Amino acid sequence: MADISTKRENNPDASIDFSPRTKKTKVDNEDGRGENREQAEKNVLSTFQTTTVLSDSAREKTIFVHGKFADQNAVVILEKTPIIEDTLSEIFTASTLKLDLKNDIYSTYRLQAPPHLNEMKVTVVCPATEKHVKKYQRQESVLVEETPDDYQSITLPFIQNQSFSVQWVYNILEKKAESERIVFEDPHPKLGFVLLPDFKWDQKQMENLYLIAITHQRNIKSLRDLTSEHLPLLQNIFQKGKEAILHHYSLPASKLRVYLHYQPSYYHLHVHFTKLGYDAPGSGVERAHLLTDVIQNLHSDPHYYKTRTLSFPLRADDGLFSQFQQIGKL
Ligand code: M7G
Repeated sequence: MADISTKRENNPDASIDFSPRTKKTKVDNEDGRGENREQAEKNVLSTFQTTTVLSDSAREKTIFVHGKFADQNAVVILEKTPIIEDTLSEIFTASTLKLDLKNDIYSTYRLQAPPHLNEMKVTVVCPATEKHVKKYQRQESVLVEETPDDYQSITLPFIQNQSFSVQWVYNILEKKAESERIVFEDPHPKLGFVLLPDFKWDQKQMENLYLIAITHQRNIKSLRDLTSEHLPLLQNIFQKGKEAILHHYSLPASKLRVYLHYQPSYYHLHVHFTKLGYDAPGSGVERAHLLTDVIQNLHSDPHYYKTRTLSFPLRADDGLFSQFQQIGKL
C-alpha cells in the first residue's frame, strides 16, 4: 500500500503536515541497512472532506474520491483487498454470521470478519493536481493513431509542458522513498534499474502481483524514444527482472506479463511486470506493448518506434485530445 509517508516525500512542498500523527520506527532492509520508516498511528483520513466520487466499481470493489485535506486537493482511493486462502479457517471460525435468506439448498449470509481480516487498501494523492483528478474520473476514451510527425508536432510539446511530475520516480532512484520495498537493483548508470512493487499491489497475495522496473537512465521518456541503442538496457531489465521475481516470489517467467505502456502517465522509462491472468488496469492491447515484442521490433528495425504510427487510447477530457481534434484526427 502507498503509505502516507511516501506521499509526503513525493510532495515535499505539501503544506499538510502528517508528521504529528506518525512515529518513526527502525526497520532493517534485507541487506541489513537500518532505515527509518514512518508508521501511521492515527487516522489521517478523518480530516478528509469529500467533494465528489470520481468513479467506483462494484466489480473491482474500488471507489475513487475527490476531496480536500484542509485546503489541499486530494484523491483518496479505497479498495477492498482480495481474500487470502491462508486466512480462510480464521474467517470461518472467528467471524459473526447473519442469515439473509434460505431457500431449498440455497442460503446467503452477511459475514463480519475480524478487523485484521477486513482491511482496505487506501491510496492518497495529496496535493492532487487537476490532472490527477481527471486521471481517476470515469471517462470514455477514443483511439488515436499517432504518426511520427504527430508525435513531434503535437504529443512531444504537450508532454513537455503538461505531464505528471516524476519526482516520485527520482525519490525511488535516490532512495528517498520506498527504499525498503526494493526487490532488486542493478546500479549500472546505463543498463541499470530498480525493481519494486507497484503501489497498486498490496503484496498480500500473488494473484495480482504487480512490480515496476524503473531505469536509472533519466532521459528516456517512453517507447517513442527507444532505438536499438537501448536493446542492452531492455534485455537487462527483462532478464534480471524475471530472475529477481523468480527468486523473490518463486514465480516463473512463463507466468509473467512484461510490458510498457504507450502513452504512459509518467514519462520516465519503466516496465510493468504483472502476473499473467491478472486483469491489471492498462494491460489491454490498446496500451500495453510486450517487452519481448519491443525487443524484437528494435532488432528488426533500429528505429521502429521512431518511424511507426502508434495507437493509444485518449480520454475526451485529456488536453491532448483537443490537440488531436484541432488537426482533424478525432
Ligand atoms: P504508467 O504506465 O506511467 O501509468 O505507469 P499508469 O499509472 O496510467 O499505469 C506508472 C506505474 O507506476 C503505475 O502502474 C502506477 O501504479 C505506479 N506508480 C505510480 N506512483 C505515483 C507510484 C509510487 O509512488 N510508487 C510506486 N511504487 N508505484 C507508483
